[in-house]
Amino acid sequence: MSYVDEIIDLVVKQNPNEPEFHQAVKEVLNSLRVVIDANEEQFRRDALLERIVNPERQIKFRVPWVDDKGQVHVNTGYRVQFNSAIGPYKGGIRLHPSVNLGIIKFLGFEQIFKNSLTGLPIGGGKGGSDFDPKGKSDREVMAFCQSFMTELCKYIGADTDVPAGDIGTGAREIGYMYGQYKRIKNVYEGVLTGKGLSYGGSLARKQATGYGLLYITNEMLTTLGDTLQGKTVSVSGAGNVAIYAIEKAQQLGAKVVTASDSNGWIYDPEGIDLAALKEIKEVKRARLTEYTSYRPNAEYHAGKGVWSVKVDIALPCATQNELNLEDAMNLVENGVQVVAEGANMPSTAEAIEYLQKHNVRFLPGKAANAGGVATSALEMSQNSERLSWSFEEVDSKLQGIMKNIFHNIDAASKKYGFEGNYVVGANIAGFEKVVDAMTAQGIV
Ligand code: NDP
Ligand code: 2IT
Repeated sequence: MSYVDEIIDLVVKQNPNEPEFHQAVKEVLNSLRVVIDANEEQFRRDALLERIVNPERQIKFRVPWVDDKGQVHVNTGYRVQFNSAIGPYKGGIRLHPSVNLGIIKFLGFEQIFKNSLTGLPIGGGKGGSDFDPKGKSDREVMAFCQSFMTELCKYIGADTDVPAGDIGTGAREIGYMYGQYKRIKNVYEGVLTGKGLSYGGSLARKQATGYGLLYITNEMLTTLGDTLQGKTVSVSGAGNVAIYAIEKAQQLGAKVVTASDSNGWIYDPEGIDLAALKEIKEVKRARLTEYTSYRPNAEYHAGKGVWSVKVDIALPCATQNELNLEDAMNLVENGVQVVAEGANMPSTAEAIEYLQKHNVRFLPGKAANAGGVATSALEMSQNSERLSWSFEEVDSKLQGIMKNIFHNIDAASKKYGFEGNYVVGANIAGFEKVVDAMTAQGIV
């Protein structure tokens, strides 16, 4: 049996009931076969794959908090410190009722290779809790965040592990967590990114994931002699990534016709009204059902359906496994040319295979959504030198990083004979640097 197949079997056996983690490991290892087979003897001797699929440390803790009626609730908190070969652990905190250890491990595993692709010195980690911030008062969210950080602060630090936002964790949650960290540790340091601008946050971090998604898509299209100008685009989600993907797509001359949340989706044939969307989601924290009161010509549909719309470019920006084989078939039938992932692992393995077989240009999340964590690393740099850079400076660095990522994954796909397969390209390019650092640092 090949080394890759042995490790996949081992991961499934040792981590039962963690299907998302299995899915992420399979995608990465299957696309690394060509590199692993060529180095099999050395990698086996060093147990390289056994080490890379095992987190360096995983922390699970109780998070008790009191609601507005005096009732105590207990959630579970997680931080998976996956790999620190190339820098301090770095990755977001997800607050969503679906969170469990397997989901945090899949996200942390992906983060290792994503962070490597940015070219910046950040290792891979992820955290979260099954707490649902939706429908909670600000005080309840603060109570949760303070309790969560009271335990998490024992394990993180500006040079150890630097969490950030993800689903359900935005500027409000980061602020409460930062305040509690500072209070307990009595240090003012860049321990979290995505901070507010008045206390060490970076300009352009809020926009970075969505903007970066469009920068890399644009770079790919330019390289292929095409442009975003005049393209029709579907976006799923209506959160941080989706909103700023829509904003940059519009700025680059495309028309975005959809957005969604976990209850339903909107179709606006004239193009999404971004000011309305921001007001609904960022100011009111309300549901997308409200959109048609701003735009009477738009349609609201309950349930799932964004991928049934005819578009040139599809940008999944909500959550994992939201674009399945049937969705991929619909998109291809409707002539989609590009699918670029703003979310983490939004496409199932079967969907990716189908899209690639039908010559759809597919940019995987670990490359396409790396602009967020890359800008987090820029926030860390600014905190270290106790300076803040202008929006233009951060944005121009972000553009450079996304262009580099595209050319690196493109070159890796060509070097190993998989031209145009950016899944293989991204996994190989991300893996090579991590392996080099792990090998240099000995058996740790
Ligand atoms: P937000 O919480 O800001 O928004 C998430 C959006 O996705 C919401 O519209 C939400 O709808 C929808 N959504 C979440 N879970 C589900 C679900 N189970 N089914 C259907 N819809 C769902 O999160 P972000 O925009 O920050 O994150 C979106 C994706 O991007 C995630 O995969 C995240 O890991 C990834 N990502 C985020 C980065 C960042 O910098 N924030 C960086 C790189 C990747 P509702 O409000 O109804 O829950
Ligand atoms: O998935 C991701 O890359 C993020 N949620 C952002 C992580 C970060 O540290 O900015």
